[in-house]
Amino acid sequence: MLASEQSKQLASFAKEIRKNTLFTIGNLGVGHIGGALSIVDLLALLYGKVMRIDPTNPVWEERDLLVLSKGHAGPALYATLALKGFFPMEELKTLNQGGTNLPSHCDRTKTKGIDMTTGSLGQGLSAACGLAYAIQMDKKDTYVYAIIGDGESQEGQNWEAAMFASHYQLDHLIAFTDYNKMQIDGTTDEILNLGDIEGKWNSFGWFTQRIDGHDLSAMDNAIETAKLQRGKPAMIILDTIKGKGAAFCEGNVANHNMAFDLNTANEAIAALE
Ligand SMILES: Cc1ncc(C[n+]2csc(CCOP(=O)(O)OP(=O)(O)O)c2C)c(N)n1
Repeated sequence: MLASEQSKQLASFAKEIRKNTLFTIGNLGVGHIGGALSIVDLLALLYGKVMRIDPTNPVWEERDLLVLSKGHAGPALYATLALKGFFPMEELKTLNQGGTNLPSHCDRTKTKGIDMTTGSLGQGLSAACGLAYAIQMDKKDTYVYAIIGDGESQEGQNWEAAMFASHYQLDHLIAFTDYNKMQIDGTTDEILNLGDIEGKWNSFGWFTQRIDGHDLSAMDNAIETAKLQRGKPAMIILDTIKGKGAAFCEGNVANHNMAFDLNTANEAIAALE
């Protein structure tokens, strides 16, 4: 349960992440704003409270790890990492430009604080399984968190990873599905219906919960509950809104990889103030 002061701090951190994500993409002029904004509240909770990290030592062996499998949402994670002090805020202006440390999709060889290279959808959960398996072998108490998209869930490799994690009882793996009900060119219902998504993860042997992905307290409780389970990986399905918090794109199926300028970004930033 989040104390009210902490809840306020995390909500304010989420607001700063949203503002800086809007700035980062608006400054470039185009990017994956919808799927970046839908995971902002989760990132605020993970980096503001849950994860054991040290921004002064991004490769600390005892840190928790995040695999942002939907790597196209990189700008939201870059805004989070910059706000935490992993690198200067100024770098956000270099998104996806020549020589940048911030490519549009996450690259662990380029960006301080990025734990896994992602962007080819469907692969991140397998990488997270490998990391969690290593943690188990080393008998460490750290956790691996993974974020996959709902459209991404249509990739078959996820289900191979699901079987692996369950078979090897990877209980230090906590994954989230960003269930914003949209993908690149339509709704998930239209493109390839996910059906009973909770039932699917349950039947693969995961401890599964489903909650509001913009409710910080609900997400915190779900993570705490997941940590109490022994011998099972955890899936937390987050009901979210693609483009959450920016009127020009919230809930708009065209917001996947959208062109918008700094004026539009600044209007949305001002509305968040
Ligand atoms: C293997 C692979 N195929 C296609 C793409 C192009 N692509 C980028 S984002 C995306 C849609 C992903 O939808 P979803 O997982 O729901 O992400 P969100 O809507 O949350 O942004 C696609 C098809 C990719 N990155 N990787």
